Amino acid sequence: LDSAAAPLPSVSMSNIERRWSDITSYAPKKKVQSWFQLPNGKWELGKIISSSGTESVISFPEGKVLKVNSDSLIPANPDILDGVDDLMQLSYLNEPSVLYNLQYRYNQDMIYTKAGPVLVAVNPFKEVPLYGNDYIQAYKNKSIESPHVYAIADTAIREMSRDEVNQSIIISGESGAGKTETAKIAMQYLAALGGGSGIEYEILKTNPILEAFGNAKTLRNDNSSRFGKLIEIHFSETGKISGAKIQTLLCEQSRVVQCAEGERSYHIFYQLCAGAPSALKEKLNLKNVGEYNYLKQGNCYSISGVDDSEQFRIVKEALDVVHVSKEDQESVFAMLAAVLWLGNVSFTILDNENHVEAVADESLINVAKLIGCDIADLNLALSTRKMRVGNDNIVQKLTLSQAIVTRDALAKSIYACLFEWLVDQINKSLAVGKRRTGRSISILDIYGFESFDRNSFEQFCINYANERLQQHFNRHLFKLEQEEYIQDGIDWAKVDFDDNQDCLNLFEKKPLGLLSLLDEESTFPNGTDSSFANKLKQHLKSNPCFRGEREKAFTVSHFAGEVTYDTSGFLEKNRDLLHLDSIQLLSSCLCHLPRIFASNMLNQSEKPVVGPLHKSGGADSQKLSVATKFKGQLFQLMQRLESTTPHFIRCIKPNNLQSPGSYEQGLVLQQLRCCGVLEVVRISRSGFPTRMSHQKFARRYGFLLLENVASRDPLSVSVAILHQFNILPEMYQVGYTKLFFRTGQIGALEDTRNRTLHGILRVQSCFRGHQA
Ligand code: AOV
Ligand code: MG
Repeated sequence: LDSAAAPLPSVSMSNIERRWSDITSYAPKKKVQSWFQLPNGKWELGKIISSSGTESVISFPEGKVLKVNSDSLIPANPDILDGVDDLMQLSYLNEPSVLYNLQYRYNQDMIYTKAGPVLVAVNPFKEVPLYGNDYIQAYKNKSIESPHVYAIADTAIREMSRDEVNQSIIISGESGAGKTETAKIAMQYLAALGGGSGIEYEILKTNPILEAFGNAKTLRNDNSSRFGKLIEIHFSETGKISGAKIQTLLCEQSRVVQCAEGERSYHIFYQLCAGAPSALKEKLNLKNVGEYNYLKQGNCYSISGVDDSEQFRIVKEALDVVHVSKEDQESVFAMLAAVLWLGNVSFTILDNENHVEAVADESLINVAKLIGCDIADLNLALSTRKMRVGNDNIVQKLTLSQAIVTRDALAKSIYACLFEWLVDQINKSLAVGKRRTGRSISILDIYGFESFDRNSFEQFCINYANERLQQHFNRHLFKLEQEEYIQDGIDWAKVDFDDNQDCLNLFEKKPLGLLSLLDEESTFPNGTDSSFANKLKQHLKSNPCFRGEREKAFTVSHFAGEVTYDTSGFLEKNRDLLHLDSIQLLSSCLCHLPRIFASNMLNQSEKPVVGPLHKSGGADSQKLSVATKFKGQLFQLMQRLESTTPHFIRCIKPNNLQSPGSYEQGLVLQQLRCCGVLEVVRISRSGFPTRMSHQKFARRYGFLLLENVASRDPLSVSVAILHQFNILPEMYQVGYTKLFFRTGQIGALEDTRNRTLHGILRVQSCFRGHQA
């Protein structure tokens, strides 16, 4: 902007003052650029030709001219601000301007843009030439300044050693927006700068493993993370990576036993079936993916551009790198095969009360063999249930639907335990030595906010986690703002700030919050999804973030928008009840993994418990409810982040087709709103986002003054400018060193300044014309 001042020196101050009124009349009345929203929702840039009262006439590039309501016009930025690399540089911080700026950059493969302290990353859905060693070196040497994940990672490293404070890189955005890729790019940079010991190689190799076991193809993303992950990378005092620790947020278990049409279960199942060498195939009795019920339901077996068998090789290699022994690897694959075969176990009905037993076919035999138990014991665990009534032990036969639930619960538990066990193994391999003297940088990559046509328990948990994360984001940015105001003596209380505490209270309040009520209903033997929904409606109807819906549904006003949840299946998913019979079965197995799983499950049961039979003293496994466990993990995770300096990256998905080159404004706008980018802008707006030192302000606008101010100090010149242009007192604050403005104020001053300069130039050329 400052370069626009260049022509000025040839004109003397007094000239300008004298001609001020003439000059302004030379300037075209209203040739201001403006955004207008077309009926299809798209914003188009036009020029205001004239405006009278409430109506304006606006012309568009292709020659179209419209008469519109002046209130519907939104000011656009001058052309010189096209594609600025920080949205805060925009004079007008409005939605169409932000959208346009991001698109302008995206079209040139500049997928990264700063929004003040936040990095915005728009998913290119293609390879962009922005990564690799040359770029890493360039960011390290600061020879490139444009926004980048590398720049964020670099700042984190620098601040870690400068301030001796742990850092975090927090990545958010909706499903398919690019969080996991971004996390890997950040890890790449940290590994390159802190490498040397070889541990960085192990850290990078955790990615293919965790993606194989924790990611799946969904309708939104071919490689969607179905778990959350915080990886804490430790550095020694010399700045070298000394180890790492991974903490996970519950993986979606339901996917193991059911998935929607067009989606897949976890990648590893397909990789195993496609890539296992023939000896292993024989040992595990592996069939083609199409033979397994659990994999059949999605009716989708492959992902375009992905070779599952090659991926299997990569995963095995990675397991070697993180020191999972060949024997353990084989046990892992045996557990996967057991889960697949479990899905094929079927039942025959024994009597007219619908009691069942498992069919002793290939599936049952394979499961028993793979986990190392007796076929008869397995059959009993799947078709009966031991209960204690008074002092007697009785055996109850299960009905078909109970048996299926029991079978699926066993499959889900084995998978979930396997996932946790793997993370433990990885952590052991990456463990930081006992002497933890160094500092760390954590990278957070979770599942993004989800809003589908039908939202269930999984979305409920995912969105709750995102709500917590959003609060962290708000709090932090607000705190940053406050600090600068305080330093400059500004009354920061005037900055109103709207956080999402109300929504978090709706979830977390005891005893009348969503989570408490869910757990309570889950412990009632007679609790059902409808009784749960009714209870919510009864107790929460006055909460502004809650709305009861028809039948079993309810709506929550999240920071990112309203989501309606269908409570069908909530209680069962929350109880996630594994019969004690099943746990006992696992603990009696010959193979070591099932025994480890059983003991881990029993350890968890020592904590507060829920389960339908809890109150009546039944013999069921009394595990933590899923929601409570989730909340516990989330709190642990947030606690870790709390003591770090955060760096935020917001990923944006420009289209739903996962394809390059398409930028859908509406979709992007919705995410900018949802994932809080406009929220940052909004927070800034409610504060005083534009800051300029007294000197700079006086220098830049002083010539617009009608009085001669050459001898006055910058502060009094500044105040004179504020008065002359009638800038309202609530629109600015005068600090010790800087002036603070609400959004748009500087934009208006800039317009005047530009018109004036424009006028001066015309006067000059007119004048020269006369002379010639
Ligand atoms: P997500 O982590 O945000 O979704 P991903 O990181 O899995 O999204 O990204 C989805 C896909 O977008 C990737 O598989 C890549 O094909 C592509 N992509 C993302 N970032 C880049 C990039 N910087 N360069 C090239 N391609 C990219 V989810 O895990 O579903 O919320 O739960
Ligand atoms: Mg992901």
